[in-house]
Amino acid sequence: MALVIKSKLFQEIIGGLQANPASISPKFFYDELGSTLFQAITHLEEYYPTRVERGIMQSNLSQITQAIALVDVIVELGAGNCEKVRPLLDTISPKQYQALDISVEFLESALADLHDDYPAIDMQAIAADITQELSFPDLQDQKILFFYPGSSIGNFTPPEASCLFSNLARECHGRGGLLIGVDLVKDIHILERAYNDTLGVTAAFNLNALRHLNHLIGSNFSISDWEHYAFFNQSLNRIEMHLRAKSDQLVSWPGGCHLFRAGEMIHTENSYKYSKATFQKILHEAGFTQVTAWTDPESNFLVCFAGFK
Ligand code: AVI
Repeated sequence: MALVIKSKLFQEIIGGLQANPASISPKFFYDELGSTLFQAITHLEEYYPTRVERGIMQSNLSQITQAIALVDVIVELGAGNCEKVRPLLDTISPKQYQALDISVEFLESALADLHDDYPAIDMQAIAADITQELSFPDLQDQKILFFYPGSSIGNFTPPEASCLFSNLARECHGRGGLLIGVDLVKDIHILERAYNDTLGVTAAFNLNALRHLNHLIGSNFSISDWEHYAFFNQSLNRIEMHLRAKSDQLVSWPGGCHLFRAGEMIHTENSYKYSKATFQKILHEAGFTQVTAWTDPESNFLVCFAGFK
């Protein structure tokens, strides 16, 4: 099973490992353990985004649901544990909820729990890589609310984010819209603390990508010989996460190998932070004609509804 992997994915992984600088797409964080570690991150005191977004949703729920109005289907992108959608299911009561995530085993068990609490709503767990073009032909006649919480949009580059928004705006066919959460630029210490927690959960989350790759491509990364490194790149407004080799590492996989020198890094994630104005502009440029935004008192995080006039 370990080596049964579509060759396109295999090539993508090997291509990243052999590139200069080397990289691993953040989508490879999310096997079952990775998804669980990410859930643990969201409980950390240092990792404010989940908590602050929840607060914004709670404090502004009636205005948010008023802006969304009635929709037939909620499609959540990167649904994870399916917990964030609950307030929307309570207030909007859609006929259908589609949860998309790359880690489908984790998703299926989360969705089963959710369905127990909302038996009247038709629910589907869909394995999807949202870095690829999305298409919803079955929902063409439905009014869709795309829900993309958690600032996962920060893991796309700004041009990729624009591309995803244009894709979603097209799939809306002039109705419904997108409810999205995004992390805002702020004091560098707050940002760097959020990605360097004292318990080392983020480090484990980052290192788990190597464990996942060993499983996917049959590589032999020795996890204890790598370390977590995260910092805020101020010129690009992004947290960067890397894995740094503690000593020379010859890593092999069926059909190839690569020597990583001591100190060499594999870039695993970017987490872009936006200003309110820039983010709203990107949504407008993607084809949404009406954007409403809510933030917390410290302006740490932004929730936007992008719809149509
Ligand atoms: C999923 N995503 C929004 C998280 C982030 O903050 O970029 C992933 C993460 N990486 C480290 N901590 C959390």
